[in-house]
Amino acid sequence: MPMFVDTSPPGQCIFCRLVAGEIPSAKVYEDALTIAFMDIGQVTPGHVLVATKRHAATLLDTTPEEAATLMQTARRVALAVRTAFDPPGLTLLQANGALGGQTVAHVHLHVVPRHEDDGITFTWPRQ
Ligand code: D5M
Repeated sequence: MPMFVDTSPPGQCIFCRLVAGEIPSAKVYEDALTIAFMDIGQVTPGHVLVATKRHAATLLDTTPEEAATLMQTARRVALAVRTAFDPPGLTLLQANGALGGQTVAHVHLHVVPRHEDDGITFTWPRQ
């Protein structure tokens, strides 16, 4: 079974600490409700995470305004990624709960540039 890596209380999780500037990040965008930063794992070059600033564990814990802003920010990031990396494809991924594939329990959305033969396989349904 998939395991949460970080289920710290609100304000103490990895992304809350990142939002607060307590741990370093390569931030690429922020507004009042959301923040975008480079994923530490870089599944492909240009892999960005978009997260809420407020601690919300999953999409189901967001306000409608936060949920809408997450997608608006993802679109902004995708446009910037297109300018910087010119990927022929782009995968957006958003996991909720350990069984949904989420490892950091602070809502976020992955923006992953895709290229021919990049070796990434997202299986659906889960294998
Ligand atoms: O994705 C959680 C993602 O969070 C995973 O791709 C690594 C990333 N991560 C974890 N810690 C950091 C820091 N400190 N900076 C940037 N990125 C980070 P999930 O969908 O929950 O599996």
